[in-house]
Parts: sequence; C-alpha cells; structure tokens
Amino acid sequence: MSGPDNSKPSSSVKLVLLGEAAVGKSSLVLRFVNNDFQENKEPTIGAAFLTQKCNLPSRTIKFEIWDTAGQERFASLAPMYYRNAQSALVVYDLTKPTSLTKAKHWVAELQRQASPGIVIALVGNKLDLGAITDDNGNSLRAISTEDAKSYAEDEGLLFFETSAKTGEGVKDVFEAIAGEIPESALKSRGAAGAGMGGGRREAEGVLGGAVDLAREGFGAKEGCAC
Ligand SMILES: Nc1nc2c(ncn2[C@@H]2O[C@H](COP(=O)(O)OP(=O)(O)OP(=O)(O)O)[C@@H](O)[C@H]2O)c(=O)[nH]1
Ligand SMILES: [Mg+2]
Repeated sequence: MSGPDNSKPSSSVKLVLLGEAAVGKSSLVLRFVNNDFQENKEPTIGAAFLTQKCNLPSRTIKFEIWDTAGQERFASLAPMYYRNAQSALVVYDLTKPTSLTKAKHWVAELQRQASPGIVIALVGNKLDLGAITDDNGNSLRAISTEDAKSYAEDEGLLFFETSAKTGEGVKDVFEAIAGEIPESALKSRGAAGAGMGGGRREAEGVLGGAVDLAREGFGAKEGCAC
C-alpha cells in the first residue's frame, strides 16, 4: 500500500455492483471502503453510493461505486446505475448455484446494454464458507473455481474469488479493475462520469430518493484502499 501522491494524475471511474440478493455486494464494498464486515448486514434498498481511492504506480483512481439492491423488486432500477459505468463487479455466492445463473444474466445484460468497453469482473464471494464442510463431510462450496473461471474466460471477464468476511481477495478485484481501465476511457471521462461526484445531493436529485446513500455511514472518505 502506498500513500497519496499529489504529483500523480487522478481519474474517477464509475463502478457498479450487480448480483442476486445476499451474495455480499454491500459487504465487499464495506470491506474495500472501510475494511470492516457486518455478520447481519441488512439488504440494500435502491442503491448506495460510496467512493474509495486506489493508488496505482502511475495514477490514482477514485472509484465512484454504485452498490445496487439485489432483490428482484429493484431489478428495473439497474440500468440507471450501470449507465455510463466504466466497470462492473458481477457478484455470486460460491455456495449458491442460482446466484451464478443470475450473475450470467447480468453479464449478458451488461454486454448488450452497458457502455462498450466496460471492464467486468466476475466475483465469487463467501470463499470462507467454501472451506467449511457440513455434518456429512460435504463442502459448502457449490460452484467450482474451474467452472466459473472457464465461463469468465469465455466471456472475457476478470475473475476472482473473495471473502468479504476475511478480506481475502477483495483489494485484488479493485486493483485489477483499476489497472484494466484503458487510458483513453480515463481521458474521456468527462462524458462517462459526468455528474457522479455530487454524493447525496446529486443522487437524490437524479433518482428521486431511490438511493440508500451511505446509510451505514461509510460514505466518501480520504485515504486509499490499494
Ligand atoms: N460468511 C460470509 N458471509 C458473508 C460474506 N459476504 C457477505 N456475507 C453475509 O451475507 C449476508 C448478505 O450480505 P450483503 O452484503 O448484505 O449482500 P448484498 O449482496 O449486498 O444483498 P442485497 O443488498 O440484498 O442485494 C450478510 O449477512 C453478510 O454478513 C462473506 O464473504 N462470507
Ligand atoms: Mg446490499
């Protein structure tokens, strides 16, 4: 980890998290932004907006993160959040096969409707549970690394397994995405990220109060995660 360096160019990158309810999207963000974890995290309502910086050797990336709600009743809001996003985390729970099916639907929708060139990472979360076996000696893991990785390769996605609980792999996802955003996308970000820096005021204006902005109190902050 390196400290802030004002001599480096700094760019904002819009990132959206998508995935079935309870796969751990908000927990991944809480780990990345605040290095914290909550055992009983409440479901997200609408979406939450947070920011966090990532220091790369050549530049600083400020992630403007839209953490969407996975419950079906909010699905129609998703296009508002992935519109103009330069990057996406599509998250599944590696103990829950239906969540990978849902993740594949999100990937297809992003490929069809999001910005061309969007950097997508497929993330299998709850890696800590993957190491646990039930009373019959069966692993709680339901999706093998190989299967998910081979799907990700076929679709041209970055692929990671993470545990928001232990923190394993979380920073790597954001660092890898930061490193994959093409320089050209950063230079032209006037259009891509327009209007995304306003925090609460901005989101309420645009989205009519649908946004659950940093309800847990982990909003924008100084400092750096990578
Ligand atoms: N064991 C374990 N539990 C996790 C992990 N990540 C999240 N959880 C738990 O899973 C539950 C759901 O996590 P959330 O982060 O709220 O899930 P979400 O995807 O944001 O859910 P929605 O906002 O409803 O879409 C919470 O009780 C978390 O504590 C993890 O890596 N390991
Ligand atoms: Mg959530």
